[in-house]
Amino acid sequence: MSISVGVIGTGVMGAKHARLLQTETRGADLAAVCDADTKRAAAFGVEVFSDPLALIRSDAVEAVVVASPDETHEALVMEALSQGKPVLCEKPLAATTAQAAAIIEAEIKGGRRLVQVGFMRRFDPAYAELRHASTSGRIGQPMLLHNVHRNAQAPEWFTGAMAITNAFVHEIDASRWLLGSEMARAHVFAGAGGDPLMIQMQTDRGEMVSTEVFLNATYGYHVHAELVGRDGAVSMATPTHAWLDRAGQHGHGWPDNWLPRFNEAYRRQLNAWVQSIATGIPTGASSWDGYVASALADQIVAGMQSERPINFEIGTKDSFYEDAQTEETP
Ligand code: ISE
Repeated sequence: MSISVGVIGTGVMGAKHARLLQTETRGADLAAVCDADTKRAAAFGVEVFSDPLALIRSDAVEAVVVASPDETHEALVMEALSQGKPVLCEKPLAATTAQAAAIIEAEIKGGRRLVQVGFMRRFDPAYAELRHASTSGRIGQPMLLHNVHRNAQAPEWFTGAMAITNAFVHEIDASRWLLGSEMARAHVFAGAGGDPLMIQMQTDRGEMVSTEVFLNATYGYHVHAELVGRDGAVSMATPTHAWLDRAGQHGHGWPDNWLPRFNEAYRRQLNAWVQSIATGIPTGASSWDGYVASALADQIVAGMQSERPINFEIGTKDSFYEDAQTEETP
């Protein structure tokens, strides 16, 4: 039985999800898309909605992918919850902490885990290797995590503090997932104009996490992580399948954006999401994970101008979100 999925937003991310649903996702098919640009939406050859709420309410749609601008996420996720439909919401879960908290309240009230947040790095083979090295004990007790998050250039739709609320939220979630810890405090150093950023965090178990966020690195899209334990370290290999030798040079290219680097992660995430709908067993990042990422991002934005460390407050996780910590399997 194939699950009919509607995708809201056919920009960079929505188009990626729509294409993956049409070509590389088992147990689901693309039933409808929604975008204000109906011409762009029509390219997928499925029913086109101009109203996202109508898509969510449609009997032709059994599950929803939200890939529209950040500020629209809360209302659309809330509508999916009210319709009792599973929803994969691109990160961030919501534009503010309060909106993310409202989603948690509504999901718990509905009594069903229907929301998965698109922190796809949990499904990336390289991140999975780092986490396995930690959970298997091969590097001993983790002590340090070093993250690098470079864009060739900031997305043209980036405004204000999106380096934190839209980009760095990936490292907040990936660091929590890799270490199985909560972030306790942060200190932020900013370059001229706020780019690059160096964000130092420490977890509730004393692990230290450093993250460079550089949105205008020019040479290409480059995400890297190294996890250091008492008995060893594990770091990502060069993201390439081949080395090029020409004109006295040896090396590989860097992509312009994140799609080539995380194509496999998006594919695995969608397949895992569809499987979780079929089995009723949640996978990936929950609404709680989405809330934590937005809460820490908002607290960093509020405190990053001060010289004092930012002490995080996230409240208590409801038992509704207690899952067995599972490895995200391919
Ligand atoms: C973008 O929205 C993403 O989610 C990418 O994965 C991230 O690397 C980029 O910085 C964000 O702007």
